[in-house]
Amino acid sequence: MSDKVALITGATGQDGAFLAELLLAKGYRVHGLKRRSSSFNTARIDHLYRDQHEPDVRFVLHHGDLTDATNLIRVVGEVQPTEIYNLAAQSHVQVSFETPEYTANADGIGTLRLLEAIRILKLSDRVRFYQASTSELYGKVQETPQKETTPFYPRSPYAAAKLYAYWITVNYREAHGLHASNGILFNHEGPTRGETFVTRKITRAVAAIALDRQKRLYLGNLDAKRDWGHARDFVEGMWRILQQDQPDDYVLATGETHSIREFVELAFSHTDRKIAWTGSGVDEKGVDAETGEILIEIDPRYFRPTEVDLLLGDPSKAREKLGWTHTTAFPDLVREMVESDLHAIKLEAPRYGDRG
Ligand code: NDP
Ligand code: GDR
Repeated sequence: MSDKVALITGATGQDGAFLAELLLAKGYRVHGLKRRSSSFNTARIDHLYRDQHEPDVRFVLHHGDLTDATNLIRVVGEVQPTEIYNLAAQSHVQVSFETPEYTANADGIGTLRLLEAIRILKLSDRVRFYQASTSELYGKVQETPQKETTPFYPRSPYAAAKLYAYWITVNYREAHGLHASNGILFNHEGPTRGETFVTRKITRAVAAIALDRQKRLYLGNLDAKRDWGHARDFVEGMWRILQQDQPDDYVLATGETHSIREFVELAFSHTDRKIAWTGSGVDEKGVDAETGEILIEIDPRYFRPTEVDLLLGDPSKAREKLGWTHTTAFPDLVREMVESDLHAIKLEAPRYGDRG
């Protein structure tokens, strides 16, 4: 068994769950930070959980929060990790416009708190640190495709908080010699993606519409373009970043971009309904190509005060230095998500919202 010990903040999130699975398969002991919540928030990692009374339990959860410095110091001190993956964040861009201070606290200062915990505990020589940086840093795009040297221009409180986290990670590397790296990850999705991110919102609704559980889906900007990959591929890239002798910053992306509209069309193509578009601007509608029934409408509530129009990453550095490349093609990602939601919704009792 490996003597590597990982601490994952955000272990209950989409990426945290995929990463915990990967590291356990590699023989790591894995510790996850989990927030206290009034309802269960461990659905994505329940399959990894073992009764803590069994011998040789290798997956342990600790209550904690990135806004609580003393808690972070205690947990890092107890766990004595060899690798820390800082994935915890208020990760929703639109929500960050409504909760900018909290987002800055958790995503920006939270990263500083964790780095300080390492320094205070004098673990800088033992631990390697991964920061979950994001393509949202590119925001108002200065260059396409975006690579490690492309200037940043954040367009949301989320991106501004992540900008601080990016640079404080670089600073702890340069000032304190910490093995600290940023993964600048473009959008990555999968069947366990949070239900309010646009891909999962679409695949859940498309599945529900196909099964006659929902009439209509309301979306915001259909023209935005994203470089979407599969989260399973991207956590492999995170791990590879920390296995390098030298810490560094890497873009992980697929090198392909698609609009929200294309995502919707492809998602419907995995059901027996086909979508056609009519109208333009806020009056644009997605209709059933055979019956003309309206299936998609625009709700300006989902427009962002400042939008990120186009993201397209250049993953050449990761390919050359890490030997990393994505393995799931865009159409396969969409198909996996729709099929998973069709399966899940068939098993679900109708929800109140499904009637409207
Ligand atoms: P999720 O939103 O699925 O997961 C976020 C995790 O952070 C959850 O475990 C959440 O807990 C936890 N969390 C939120 N706030 C706090 C806090 N204050 N203290 C402790 N934990 C907290 O995000 P993803 O898994 O998709 O993303 C992982 C990381 O990567 C995030 O930092 C995100 O910003 C970044 N990122 C994601 C990309 C993507 O496309 N998925 C692309 C680039 C970067 P709970 O489950 O209780 O809500
Ligand atoms: P993003 O993901 O902002 O790229 O951040 P999201 O899926 O929320 O939005 C992508 C694009 O879709 C447009 N859009 C909508 N978005 C949502 N959520 N809901 C809608 O109804 C809708 N209609 C259109 C948005 O305007 C946007 O252009 C994700 C998060 O995982 C971040 O944490 C991460 O850093 C980045 O990806 C890379």
